[in-house]
Amino acid sequence: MPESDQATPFLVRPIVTRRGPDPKQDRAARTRTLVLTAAAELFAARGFRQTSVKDVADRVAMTKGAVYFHYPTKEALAVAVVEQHYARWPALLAEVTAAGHGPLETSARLLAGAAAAFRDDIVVRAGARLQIERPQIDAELPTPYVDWTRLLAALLRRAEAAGELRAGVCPQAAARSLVAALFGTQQISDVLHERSQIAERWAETSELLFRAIRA
Ligand code: LUB
Repeated sequence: MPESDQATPFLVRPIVTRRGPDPKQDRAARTRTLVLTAAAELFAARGFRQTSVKDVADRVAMTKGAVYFHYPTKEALAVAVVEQHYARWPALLAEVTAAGHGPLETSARLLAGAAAAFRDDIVVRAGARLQIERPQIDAELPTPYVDWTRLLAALLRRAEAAGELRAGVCPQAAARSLVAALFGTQQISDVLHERSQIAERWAETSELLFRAIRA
């Protein structure tokens, strides 16, 4: 499978709601990052409804007007946070792929890295909550889960071609099962202990699932 297929998922779509000019100066880019991180912290902690643009502005000691310059609405902030959530995964894939393991081990390590990101990365945490709250957000958010399924199916087809997959295991079905398992694990872990135990919980589930699909 050409590498480009792996890169296809998680395309970071242009933020359709942004009216402000593309930040050319570093300062503008740094300000956007600052605002986005503050928004992620608030969205992750309180959710979309309970977060106002004023709360975000106060958190970074800016005026609402200054925030609106970069993100014209609260919905635009939510879209940007979710886009950045998905933008995390190609970087993680590149890092894991560089280790040179086979496709099945690469899949396992990629998912373990994603599980840790759900614990440690505030943008990943916020994106997960915003996707749950999609019905409350009047904006076009990326369709959840499909890019992960596409990426894992591509990796598992490579594993099948390399003889790493148990006979009879369907790469697409296995990819859907892995995505469902990680989604559920991070959701349950978030509710029960704010994801503090997610690495251990995911290792448990991953061990069972990969034992089931490994040749
Ligand atoms: C992942 C979330 C939370 C799926 O792919 C997604 O959209 C996901 C947010 O919607 O978990 C499991 C990797």
